[in-house]
Amino acid sequence: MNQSLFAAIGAHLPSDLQKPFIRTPDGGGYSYADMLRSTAQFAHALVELGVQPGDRVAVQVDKSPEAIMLYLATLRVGGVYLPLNSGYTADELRYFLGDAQPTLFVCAPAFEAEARQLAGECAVAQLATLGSHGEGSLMTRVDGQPGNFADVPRSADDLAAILYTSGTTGRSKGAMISHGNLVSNARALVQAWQLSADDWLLHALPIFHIHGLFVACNSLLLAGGSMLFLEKFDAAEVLRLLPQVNLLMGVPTFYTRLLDQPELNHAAVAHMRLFVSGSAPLTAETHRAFRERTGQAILERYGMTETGMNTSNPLDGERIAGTVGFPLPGVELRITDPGVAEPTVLPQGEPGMIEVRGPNVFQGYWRMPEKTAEELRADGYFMTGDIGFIDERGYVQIVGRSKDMIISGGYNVYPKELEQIIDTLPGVAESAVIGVPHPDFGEGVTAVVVATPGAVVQEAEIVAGLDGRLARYKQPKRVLVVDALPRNVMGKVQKNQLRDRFKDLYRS
Ligand code: MLC
Ligand code: AMP
Repeated sequence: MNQSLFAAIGAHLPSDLQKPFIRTPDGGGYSYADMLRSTAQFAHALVELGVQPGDRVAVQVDKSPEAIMLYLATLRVGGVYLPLNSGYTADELRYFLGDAQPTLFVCAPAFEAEARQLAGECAVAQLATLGSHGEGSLMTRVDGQPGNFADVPRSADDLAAILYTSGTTGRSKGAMISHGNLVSNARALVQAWQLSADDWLLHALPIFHIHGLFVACNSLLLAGGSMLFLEKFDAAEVLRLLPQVNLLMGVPTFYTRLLDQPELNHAAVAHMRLFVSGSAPLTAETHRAFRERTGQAILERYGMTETGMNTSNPLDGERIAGTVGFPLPGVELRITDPGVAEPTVLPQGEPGMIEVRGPNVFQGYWRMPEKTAEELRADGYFMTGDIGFIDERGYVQIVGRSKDMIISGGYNVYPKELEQIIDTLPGVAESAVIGVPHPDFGEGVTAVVVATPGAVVQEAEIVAGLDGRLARYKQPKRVLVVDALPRNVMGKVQKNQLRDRFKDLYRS
């Protein structure tokens, strides 16, 4: 039996295939029938380009419905989809292409010359382009292909995707996600949020992370629902289009920006069935403010690349601000003592490491068995790196992170990656990169720098030194020069002290 995600989608198609799958604000888009035909055509093109079952297809393109067709077609040919943030620089891409060894790299048309060079360096056999309006060499090859395709059968354990997540130390790791992971998680969300063919989702997230790609698209597809597809989030545009939909999924920055819109009120959202937030903590303050202004309680859920979605506040029942709700169907969750090597479960109410187990948990890190063994226990539990507890009503609350990671507007930023570059800049003795409260992005990436004796370091020089080397969203919003970094007796930099010292930096 074919256990691929696409087979599951095929088993849940809406009865009317002319029903919209994706619609764009200009009236374009794909019905379910169009989606079936188009993904078949893309699949033929991929086969022509030499993509074999198990091969990686790396994709760095702007958001478009065609990019979703490419994702689904990759699944149909048995390939492994590898989405890449469209903000990544050539330096960042070189590592991903070299590590994942894709057969095909699909990039934006404007990036073709640079991508060709990179593909050559990384021994990527094929390059194709796909633009945000469906233009490019891939589409030229897709056009005219047959509208039927015999899908390559996959087992539940076969890989469907690899998504890179940076590490607290060292290199980025490719999280290997199977068809079984995707199908089980999408099913759990359909059940938990009662998604149906009547649902219309306003899709304003990027599609190179699990939130926009898997949580949004896979679950809507398994429900036979429809999506209104925006190129990117824009609060005024979202409010304007809201009457056409009944669901919104976003990161907390979506909700703080919507709250800044004077037009947001009860009447503007009265028809909405559900607002979902995730990828970063939604403050209880934002949750309450949104409820006061609109009468709607945002449903907060918690997940990560390696596990898909783990917990969700209830659809029916109290959605409690500052909590991420209960484990989803099929997901087991426990809290263990982070200071003890053997899993030691803590009493309810005590904070510790959040561990999860279930069909949602990934298959390990691509070609990094030792890293996999560090985070995936022998009994199948994955150590999330998030610190939390289960309250007396069973709601999970996240109180912190054991991993040195910043979440800015829903994107993860790993301080080590910045510190390693900053420390090589002229006049810098050492640096510490921290996240401090930011009104728009939740946490603002902030670099604290110490100059070498006799040197004078300016904020602008550090900013210029990072330019072009890291994606823009990772760049520090501020660089602060200090005399020395606080250290403990072991010599370890005390980032907590720095976070405390600069906690009001972005408060007006
Ligand atoms: C953009 N910028 C950011 C940023 N996004 N800076 C810090 N953090 C961010 N998240 C920078 C740009 O580089 C640019 O800087 C300036 O801000 C404006 O750029 P923009 O393109 O206009 O950005 P904007 O549209 O305002 O984007 C903000 C945003 C976007 C919040 C809408 O970041 C976004 O869509 N975030 C969602 C991320 C997401 O999908 N995460 C899910 C991960 S999956 P400059 O200097 O160039 O001017 C996951 C698991 C789970 O975590 O549980 O879901
Ligand atoms: P990623 O590696 O991009 O998948 O990010 C996953 C991380 O995002 C998790 O380990 C959490 O730290 C964080 N995260 C996701 N959802 C939430 C949430 N609702 N509240 C707090 N943190 C969250």
